[in-house]
Formats: sequence, structure tokens, C-alpha cells
Amino acid sequence: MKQRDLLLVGAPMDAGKRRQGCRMGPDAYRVAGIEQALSDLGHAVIDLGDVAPDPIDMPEHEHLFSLPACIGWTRALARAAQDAAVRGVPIFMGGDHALSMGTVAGMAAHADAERRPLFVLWLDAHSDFHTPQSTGSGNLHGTPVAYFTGQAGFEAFPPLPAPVPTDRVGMIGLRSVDPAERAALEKDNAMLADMRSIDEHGIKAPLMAFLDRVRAADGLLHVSLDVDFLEPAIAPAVGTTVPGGATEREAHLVMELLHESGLVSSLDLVELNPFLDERGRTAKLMVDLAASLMGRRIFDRPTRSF
Ligand code: 4U7
Ligand code: MN
Ligand code: MN
Ligand code: MN
Repeated sequence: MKQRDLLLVGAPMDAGKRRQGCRMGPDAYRVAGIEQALSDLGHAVIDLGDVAPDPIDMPEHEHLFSLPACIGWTRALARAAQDAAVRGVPIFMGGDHALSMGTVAGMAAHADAERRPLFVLWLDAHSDFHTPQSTGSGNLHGTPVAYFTGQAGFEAFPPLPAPVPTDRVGMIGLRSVDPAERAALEKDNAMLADMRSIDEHGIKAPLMAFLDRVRAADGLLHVSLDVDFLEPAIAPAVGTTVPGGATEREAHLVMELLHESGLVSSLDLVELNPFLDERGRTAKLMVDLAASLMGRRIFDRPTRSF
């Protein structure tokens, strides 16, 4: 990846689940020095500030948590993504993972306008493939992939200008997938790399296979990094921890390989809940991973004193 214009877009969305705190995410990344870390790599970095949700006039849903707010965020973020994508590489600082309904919808519309296919790399313990009908928790941060791949059941949400076919989605890090999601995924052809297969074969193989497909299709690549992709011991600031996550070294390797591919056109940093963090360590780790993705090299990793 050459030096590029990076657009920081704050998405202080907390509507995707009941446990609150992700709204503080964008400022935690700012305090952890994301702008400096990326500009030190030679990129021009512009912080566009925080997006606000569109006001939506509709009643609350009895099962789905904060449905009107989630719809308002999806609309506003899809617009923000399209606007930022024509200027450079947007980095969406969340905010919970429901924000990816908007960011991926917007990036897919952008890719469509460029006549290129959008691919999505989902780095997460979860598949987030519930529909509003299948979700047991009613928390919409468990549904974005089903939404942006155009599954049925999202009629209340903004229509998708360009759904991302499931065979353009790659998931790495899976270890907590609900039965309904599993049944739906089995019918589909997303590339799934669970932690078991990563333990056996390493994390590089599925990533390179996916990147080859993006390159062959001359695609754009959106990366969505959920904090719970990581081992909770190194990344405690998340409400949905699942033990047995990616190590710091696996995560950095993924980011460095993504950088070397030159394919990444947008990035979500999601699910950071600073209220649950320990002296900012998760925020700093996420900033370090973003820096690796944007070209920081191995010997340039900072010494961290807490
Ligand atoms: B995240 C869950 F039941 N599947 O639907 C649900 F396990 O964005 C978790 O990946 C969803 O953090 C996790 O509530 C959503 C649960
Ligand atoms: Mn997620
Ligand atoms: Mn998750
Ligand atoms: Mn989560």
C-alpha cells in the first residue's frame, strides 16, 4: 500500500446491544493516539469527527433492542462511508458492530459505482449472521453480515443499493456461532476459518486464499475487526469475550499481510468498550493493529509502558 489519505470517521454507536460503553470508543482511539500513529507512517490523516444517527420516527420494537436508532445509524453511516471513500481510505472508529450495516452498505455502493466487487473480511469470534427473526438476544450487533449480504428479514432497514454476495465474505477467528447462524451459513458459501482450523493450519493460509480471490476479481476489500477476534486476556475491553482468540502475534501477522496485499480500501474498528478496559491497553492494541495494517513494520513497534 502506498501512502494514502486516511479518513478517521467516529461512529459512537451503542444501539446494537444492551450493554453500553462503545459510544466512548472513538474518543478512546483518539486518546490512544491513532492519528499520530498513522501519520507517522507517512499517510495524510484527516479526522472527520463523529457521525450522528439520522432521526427516525418509529416506535421501539418489542424484541429488537433500539431498532429505530440502529436504522438511523445505518442510514447516516452508509452516507458517511460513500462520502469518505471518494477521498481515501476510511477508518471507522466504533462503536458496536451494528455500525457495519452502514459502513459496508456504503462501501458496497461505492464499489458498485466504480464497477468493482466489494469483498469483506470479518475478523470476529462470531459470525454476526443472525436475522431480526433468528436473533435470540435481540441485539442487532449480531446481525450485520446477514443484512449486508441481503438475507431476508431486514425490511425495516434501508434498502441495500448493492448487497455483498456471501461468497465474497471471509470470516477468520470464529468460535461462537449460534445454531441458527450455522444453519444459514451452511447453505451459503462464505469462506469460514474457525479457531480450530487456525490452530491446525495457521492463520496465514485462509487469509492468503481469500486475498487471492480479491486480487483475481480486482475487488475492493473492507476489513471489519471486532475486538473479540482477539484473545480476551490481551483485549479485555469488550462485552462479548470468548476465550481462545487470536494472539497478538497472529493479529499483527494478519494486519501485515493485509498491508502487503495493497487491497484494503476501508476498515472498521468495532466493539471496543473503554468502560471495560484496563488502563487503555485494548485501545492501544487496536491502534497498533491499525498501524500494522497501514504499513508499520516489525522493528517500529513502540515500547509500551503502562
Ligand atoms: B458481535 C450472539 F447470542 N450471537 O446474537 C447474539 F452469542 O458483534 C452474540 O460479534 C453476538 O460482538 C455478538 O447476541 C455480536 C450471542
Ligand atoms: Mn462482531
Ligand atoms: Mn464478536
Ligand atoms: Mn461483541
